[in-house]
Amino acid sequence: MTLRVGLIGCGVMGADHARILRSDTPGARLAGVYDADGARAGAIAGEAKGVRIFDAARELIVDPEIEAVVIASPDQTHAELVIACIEAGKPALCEKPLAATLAECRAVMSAEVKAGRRLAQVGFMRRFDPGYRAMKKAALAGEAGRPLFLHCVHRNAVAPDYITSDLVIANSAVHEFDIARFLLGEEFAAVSVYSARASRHAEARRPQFVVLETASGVIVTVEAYLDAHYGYDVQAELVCENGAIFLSPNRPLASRFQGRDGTDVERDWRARFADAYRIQLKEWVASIAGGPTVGASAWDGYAASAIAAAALEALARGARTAVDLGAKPAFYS
Ligand code: ISE
Repeated sequence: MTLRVGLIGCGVMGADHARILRSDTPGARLAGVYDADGARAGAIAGEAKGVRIFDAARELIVDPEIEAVVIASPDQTHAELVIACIEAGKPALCEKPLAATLAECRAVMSAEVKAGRRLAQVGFMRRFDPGYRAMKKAALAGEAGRPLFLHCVHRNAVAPDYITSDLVIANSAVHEFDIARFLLGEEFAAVSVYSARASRHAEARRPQFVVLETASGVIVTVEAYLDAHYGYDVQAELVCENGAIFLSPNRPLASRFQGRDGTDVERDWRARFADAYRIQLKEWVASIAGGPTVGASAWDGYAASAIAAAALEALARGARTAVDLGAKPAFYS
């Protein structure tokens, strides 16, 4: 059986998902596309046979030929589209964030609880990265002892002008919030934010340093600097009672050249997390075919957005701020 997947949103991430579906996802094929820009949809549809172009996102979602949907449209459309998929009984893999507001995140959870089955997955792709998975396995093995600190570094080579100081947290550091929850398996209790001075590469944008405290007392630090120029660099170190566990980047090539010894640094997240994106789609397709449920749930999507909202409040207030997710619906336990 080949799963017929529809794609909503044919921008940078949508095009990447289409490429993976075309070349690297046995068991699934791209069957339909929609984009507000018809030319973009046409370009992606033209890359493979039998891909229909839809005139509206909702038409794609309810079409009987489409069995599952990848959503990579602008953030403010996510909640409405994920809810439409849930109501149509179709699994949806939605790029982060799950929704533009916390109220909308809750609406998605309510729709899913009402449907009575997990249909929404948030594209926090790092959960599928072999390096992070190995870190989690090593932490769970217990030899290193209980975690004390998790240090996260998130550097982009260049960020577009529309990325503000707030978006450094809401758009980028949010990945660290999600992966910290994934690695530590617990929720946060409080967050503080410190802004560094602006880099000369982006005077309107401050590099941010976030300190989070988990319910059991683990401290998580997140450096988010999106104008680092030298490349896209994500680092993580989990310091435990008897040892430290480091994230290994997937950089197969090491070289010695002109008196230097080094490895290449990826340009952006699509290159750095290429394996994660591929495995994410593969395991999503397998889960729809009856395999185990994988990835970030709607609750995880809500939690990441709620932590980001608390961090933005901490930034605005200049004070340590409580993180309160409220009660987790039993459905997500
Ligand atoms: C971007 O929007 C993403 O989602 C990437 O995964 C992230 O690493 C990057 O910093 C963001 O700008």
